[in-house]
Amino acid sequence: MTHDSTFRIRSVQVRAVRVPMEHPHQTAGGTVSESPLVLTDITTEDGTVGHSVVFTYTAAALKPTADLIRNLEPLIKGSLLAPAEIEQTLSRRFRLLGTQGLVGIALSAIDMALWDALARSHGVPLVRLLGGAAKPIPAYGAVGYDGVEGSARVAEDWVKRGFTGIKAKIGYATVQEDVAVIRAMRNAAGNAVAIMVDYNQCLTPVEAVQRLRVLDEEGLTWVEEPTLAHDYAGHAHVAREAKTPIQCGENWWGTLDMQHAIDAQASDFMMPDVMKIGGVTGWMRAAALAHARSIRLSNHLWPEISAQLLCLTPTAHWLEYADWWNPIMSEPLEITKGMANVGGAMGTGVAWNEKAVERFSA
Ligand code: SMN
Ligand code: MG
Repeated sequence: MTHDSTFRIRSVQVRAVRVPMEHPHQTAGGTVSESPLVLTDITTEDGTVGHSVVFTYTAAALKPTADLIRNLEPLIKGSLLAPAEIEQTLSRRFRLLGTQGLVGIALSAIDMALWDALARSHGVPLVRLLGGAAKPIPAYGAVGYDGVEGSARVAEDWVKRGFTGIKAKIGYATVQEDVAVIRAMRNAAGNAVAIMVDYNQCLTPVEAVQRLRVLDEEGLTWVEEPTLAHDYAGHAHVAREAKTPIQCGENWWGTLDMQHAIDAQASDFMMPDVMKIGGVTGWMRAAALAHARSIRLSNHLWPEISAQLLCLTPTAHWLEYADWWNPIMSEPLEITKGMANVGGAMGTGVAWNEKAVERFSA
């Protein structure tokens, strides 16, 4: 039996879960109080199963996203397990509708599950399948829009866990309140820890320039999404005026959005979201764009698969770590002394804790 005949897609199974969060994660752009997730399992003729998870942000999008992924099964059933080829086929298929929004999420769910299946079928981690080597990636912990005491407490917790970076959501009523949170975190974490802040798109470019004039004295590693994610000119204006590096990218749909941001010089650093950028295939293209322009690249959520992709990224910067989805993961990403280690992972490192999936089934 030839390799190709066994490595054909037999089925796509899709499940929706709602994973509760111990502490709602507030941002200036809204609060995440649970994780509505769609889990995709793609099985090949030889029985290999590839997994992926996508995050719909709101339960309102959960069933539509799950249904959309299910509707893709007839388009790929019987195809060769060839994620890069399938991505081109499906992108063409959805050219008229567009591959942003829920369509983009569904296509990435398929892409990530296919790459997981391909790596698992070869008995290797994704990073090895793509010719890379597992290496430690520095990780930062996420701090919510928790005010001075709350942010300092969470920052201290991350440092006690060995993290060397922390990122706080800010965008309080005044820049003075932003600074108070930053200084409370600095006092809690010490001077050796990198501090990033995230405005979650809540400022106008003019407001952002004004606030950056104050924040520029705080020694921040980056200021993230100060204005609307797709306002490339607005971000470029802020980046020109600020001394602190500007970070952006989690909301860009596909590498064309990223190219537009590069053309506009919208930010100093970039952080694609593996779901919105187009899965593994999209990430590899984004990593090539960043390499060509020497732009430091970080991830957004999805720690397991992102840690492997950052090992393959020439300009890799920081890994954003959030443990929100750990309850449904059978082998959540391990962080040791503040470093993400993918050694020993199989495929993308995504596999289910089936009891938890059952428990949180939507
Ligand atoms: C963020 C995005 C989505 C949900 C919560 C928090 C934030 C980040 O922008 O960078 O993690
Ligand atoms: Mg962000």
